[in-house]
Amino acid sequence: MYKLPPLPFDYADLEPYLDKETMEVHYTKHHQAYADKLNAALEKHPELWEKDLRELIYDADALPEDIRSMVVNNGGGYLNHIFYWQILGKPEAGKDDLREMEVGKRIMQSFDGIEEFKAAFREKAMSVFGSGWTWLAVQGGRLEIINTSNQNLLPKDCTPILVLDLWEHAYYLKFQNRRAEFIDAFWNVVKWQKVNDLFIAAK
Ligand code: MN3
Repeated sequence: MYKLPPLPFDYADLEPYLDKETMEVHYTKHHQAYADKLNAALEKHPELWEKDLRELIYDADALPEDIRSMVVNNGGGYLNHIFYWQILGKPEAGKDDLREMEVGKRIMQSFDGIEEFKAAFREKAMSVFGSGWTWLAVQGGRLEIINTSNQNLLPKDCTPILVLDLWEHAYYLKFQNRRAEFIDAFWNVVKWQKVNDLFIAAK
């Protein structure tokens, strides 16, 4: 059975940037629903419980056809949200000086500056059509900003270090159609220390 790991912060901790109500619904309803539907699908083929979920999704063609899309969509949603929660934290964390961190130094090299990076990330996130995610990932030793659709995982050769959920359920209660404002608010609650740890581990 796939269960949700505890959220690493309280629902209200990301206020005023990401609101309590959205966080609560996002975790207890949306994320939970991915876990529930994933479990329901795997129950039909119990031999799959012992397999690594990520590998099952990457090798989706080998999944039984009756549950293939359920496992890809809900397993992806289950994993992507677990990753997302761990890079979010109280607004104090967003104030950490990125320039002092290894990941910040690499961002400045790769994108000509922190603000230039944020602008590039914003432009990429604004270009997600429908539902999806925008990631910062290490791919072939380089930092790349990458979009994925729906609940697809990043390509296998990418190691994620940061992500933003761009499904409307992630921001609509507070921001409605104002996705750009949501993207700008996000930077205030990024736990850069965690992103830096992930970057160092990925190198
Ligand atoms: Mn979501």
